[in-house]
Amino acid sequence: MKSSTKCGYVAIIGLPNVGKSTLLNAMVLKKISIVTHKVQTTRTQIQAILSKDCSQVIFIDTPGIFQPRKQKEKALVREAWKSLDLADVIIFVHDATKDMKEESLSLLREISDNKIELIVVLNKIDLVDKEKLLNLIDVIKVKNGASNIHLISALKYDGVVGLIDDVKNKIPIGEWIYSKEISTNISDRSIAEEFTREKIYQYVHKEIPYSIIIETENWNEKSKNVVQIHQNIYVTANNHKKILLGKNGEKIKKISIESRLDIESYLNKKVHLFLYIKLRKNNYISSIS
Ligand SMILES: Nc1nc2c(ncn2[C@@H]2O[C@H](COP(=O)(O)OP(=O)(O)OP(=O)(O)O)[C@@H](O)[C@H]2O)c(=O)[nH]1
Ligand SMILES: [Mg+2]
Repeated sequence: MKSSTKCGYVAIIGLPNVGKSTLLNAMVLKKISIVTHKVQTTRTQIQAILSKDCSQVIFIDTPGIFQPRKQKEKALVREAWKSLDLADVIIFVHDATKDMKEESLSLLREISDNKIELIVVLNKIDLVDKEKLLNLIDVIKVKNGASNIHLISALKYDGVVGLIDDVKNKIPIGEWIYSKEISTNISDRSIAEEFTREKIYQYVHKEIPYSIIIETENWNEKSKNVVQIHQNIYVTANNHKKILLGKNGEKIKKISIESRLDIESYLNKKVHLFLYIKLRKNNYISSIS
């Protein structure tokens, strides 16, 4: 092949809440995938594209893999595994504050069986002492044989540059798939909906956020630098409406302000965001695109 460019898909896989989306955003230096303290934040595959020098790396963020019970959970886990169909490289992320238990080891084993280039990331090292890290590395080497292990703090951007270099070395030679200025395969509308969902996860507790769906009712480009966005937030029960509103509407106000700020910084435009809470008993999760 004559091409001097490189291009490859890199799937980021791991248990829920290990920091996959934080890592994806750190690698492309842009908030594309939402991050919360709750499990099962990411619901679908999200691509973030890093095009630099002669390499194009297409990172795929995925839902966390766990033992699913409900139908909805099965769909999440299936979505994560599907990313391996495309992947040239897999980044397996483990939360270094946690021991390497059977759940992680069997997932790592299953991933290793795919014969795709594998990089193991121990994330959240800002919270862990050296001795624990050395123990984890030992367990991974002895029980799995994986030797390419990176120590990372995605939150503090520690070790991320070295990880990107390693990934660039491992992707194949080939033409770029996306043009240079494209940073994701997800539409602006969906990203804006996701930012609102992130704030709801932060401010509303227990199971309620998981049943909420956000849809854009209207997206009106008022001028080159100003956009007006109307989003519907569908809840499945009347009392969820009240919880989301909060006392004197304070909660939804906070959600709206914080989501708007994120959307503004993503679009690099002034945003007028209007949120409407609506009841829809049979909510379904539509895929984002
Ligand atoms: N201290 C610390 N916290 C981190 C780091 N990376 C992620 N986190 C936190 O871990 C939590 C989960 O992060 P996410 O990026 O949403 O994790 P995820 O693996 O994408 O989670 P799911 O999408 O639910 O599977 C958030 O509260 C992050 O702020 C890190 O390097 N250090
Ligand atoms: Mg995630």
